[in-house]
Amino acid sequence: MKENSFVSSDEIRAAFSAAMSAMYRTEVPAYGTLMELVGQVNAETLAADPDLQARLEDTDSLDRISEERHGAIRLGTSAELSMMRRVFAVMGMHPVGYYDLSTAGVPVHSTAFRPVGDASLKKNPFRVFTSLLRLDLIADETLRTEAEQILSKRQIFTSGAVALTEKAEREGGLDKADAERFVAEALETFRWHDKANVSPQMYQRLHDAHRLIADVVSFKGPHINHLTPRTLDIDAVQARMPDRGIAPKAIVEGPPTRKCAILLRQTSFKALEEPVSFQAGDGSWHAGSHTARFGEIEQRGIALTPKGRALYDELLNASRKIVRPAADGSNAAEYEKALAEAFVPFPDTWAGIRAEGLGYFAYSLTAKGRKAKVNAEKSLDSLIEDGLVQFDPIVYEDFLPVSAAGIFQSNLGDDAAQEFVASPNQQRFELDLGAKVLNEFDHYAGIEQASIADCVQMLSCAEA
Ligand code: OOG
Ligand code: NI
Repeated sequence: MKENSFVSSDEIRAAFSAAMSAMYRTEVPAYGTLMELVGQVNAETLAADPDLQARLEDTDSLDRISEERHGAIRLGTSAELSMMRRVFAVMGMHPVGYYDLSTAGVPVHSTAFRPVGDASLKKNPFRVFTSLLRLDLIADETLRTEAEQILSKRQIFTSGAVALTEKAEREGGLDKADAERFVAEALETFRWHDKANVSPQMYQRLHDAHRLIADVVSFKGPHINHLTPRTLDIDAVQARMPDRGIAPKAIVEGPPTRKCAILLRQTSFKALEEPVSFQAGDGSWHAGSHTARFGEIEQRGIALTPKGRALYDELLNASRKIVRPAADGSNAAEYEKALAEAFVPFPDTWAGIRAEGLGYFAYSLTAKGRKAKVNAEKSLDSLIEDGLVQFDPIVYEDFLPVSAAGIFQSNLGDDAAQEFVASPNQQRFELDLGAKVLNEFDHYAGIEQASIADCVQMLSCAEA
């Protein structure tokens, strides 16, 4: 039967992620250096902490611990966004969350294409933070129209990628040979082009309007602008980047260092200036440069409930009122101190986080629970008290708009800060995408609820 010969979307994603990693390491050698450092720090962290090693052996694949978790691209048109959604769907990556970055001075809004189920995330967690340029936020109408015209002429997908995406949609999957071709064709969209699409003058005008606009409009395609492996000790990698000759951004974004990790901490090395040539109206080529590509690292903690997230936002804002991190790193130590102090009210035990309803947990039966006979009326709290049910944090698999803005800013150059009127427009984004994005809170709540239902069902079966 035909279906039996289909390669799973998880396998296609894993192959794509590996191909992307290999391509980016060749394109951006400093990224390879970062990967080596991450591998070394992860190995040292595991060697120093046998408990962590044992826990990760149970839940993760240790041999793949230092592989990429995410990357990012910036698209120019709604047609590009909706086709991107279809390409990613072939790899089992679906749009989760809506991020408005206009408030932070970046004229884009975004989603993350990612695997959604636990099994898919375990097979390969690779996701792509995908932004759509918002020309509607650009004041200069002439420039806006010109940018639209330039974008309307480019085709960022190969005809092979489009044909194979259509085939996968029509037939419900791809066989091995098609899947291999699909990965190679899809990869082309993310490749760097050192020959720009625009003249030196146009590049300058786009750049003056906003560096991000120049990055999106001036090129043939949405080059992958960073990849991000997972680190087990983000503070150590941040501290050791300079030893390897790479310049870290000023501060680690997100929550402070804690015993019980929450949400997402991330940092990057600053984007490199790369040679690019621009073609003038008379056909002659002119040497120039462009700054866009970098490397990032991430460390994830528990997914927070809306209540937990509100507390996180409040404490982060409070700390930034005391010290606003400067792009040059001159007040990084003061910022770290203010951040740690601001977060004291956030409980730092799993039981404390659970008791206050701040985080999402997966519940399961203990060894004692698996043998118990239990009255179905018992509350979850008393089942936990009786040692029948245990709880583990659910890992946050999404992104944070303030952190994302910090990553954007540090890599667009320190003079890039600009003010826009806050104008989230999820409806417009979903119209352009051609689909609704999954609400991350509903998703985590669903995982938690399902784990509770499983416990209840197993406890009541034990009675029969
Ligand atoms: C995306 C920045 C956001 C993250 O990890 O928060 C991001 C970009 O620079 O295009 O990747
Ligand atoms: Ni990132």
